[in-house]
Amino acid sequence: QTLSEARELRDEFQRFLHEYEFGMREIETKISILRDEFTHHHSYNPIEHVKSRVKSPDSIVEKVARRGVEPDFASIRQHITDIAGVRVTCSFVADVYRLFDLLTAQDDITVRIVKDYIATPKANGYRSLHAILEVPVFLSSGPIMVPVEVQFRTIAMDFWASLEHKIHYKFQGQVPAHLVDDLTAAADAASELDGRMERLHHEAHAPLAALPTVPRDV
Ligand code: 0O2
Repeated sequence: QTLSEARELRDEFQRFLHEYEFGMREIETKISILRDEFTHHHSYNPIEHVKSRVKSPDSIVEKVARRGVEPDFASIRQHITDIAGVRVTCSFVADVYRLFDLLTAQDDITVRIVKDYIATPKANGYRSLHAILEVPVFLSSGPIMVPVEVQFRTIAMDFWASLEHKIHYKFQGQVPAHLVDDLTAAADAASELDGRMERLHHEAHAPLAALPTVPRDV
């Protein structure tokens, strides 16, 4: 490979990553508008915090290899859908679904995949609502649709997932059985806490049930 070919590839990879960053920013803006509208006009903020990231080149390469995806831009675009990621941490489970409904009801958003790990938690107890959303990004060359993985979860789910992630990393995936059991029990306790906090919140703020929602199909 010549130096100029290597430079061309580097530039193409940078353009590729920029598309995901732009898509991520579009989603971040939509969420921050919803948050501000709720705060100013409904005196209620359903969002605790929002974190975003574009996957690092190393983890893209690792996932491409692990999934056996052809290492060209078109295949990666098609098969790796979590290059742009936004994590929305909400106060309560009802807010998770409210935010999901309000975001996915927007006309320019296409819902590609939804994985509801709250309704059906993973075996280890992991809970969150995942959605691959496509959002248009308007480049100088025209519009493109960019997939963004949005994870919606409560503070309790986030607390659990971040500890589980650290433990998983520390043991390089080979977590001792007693810790796995403890983590699963902790996930159930976190879910129970979510239920209790939501009931308390409802009792204290009954009128908030009337906050905007989108009619659900299911
Ligand atoms: P990061 O750094 O958060 O991006 P895969 O991505 O191949 O593992 P899939 O089916 O594409 O699997 O995605 P899935 O199951 O919808 O979830 C992937 C992401 O959800 C993970 O991203 C985590 O962020 C989160 N997640 C899923 N399961 C767990 C879990 O058991 N524990 C924790 N802590 N997080 C989980 P990445 O790529 O692993 O990491």
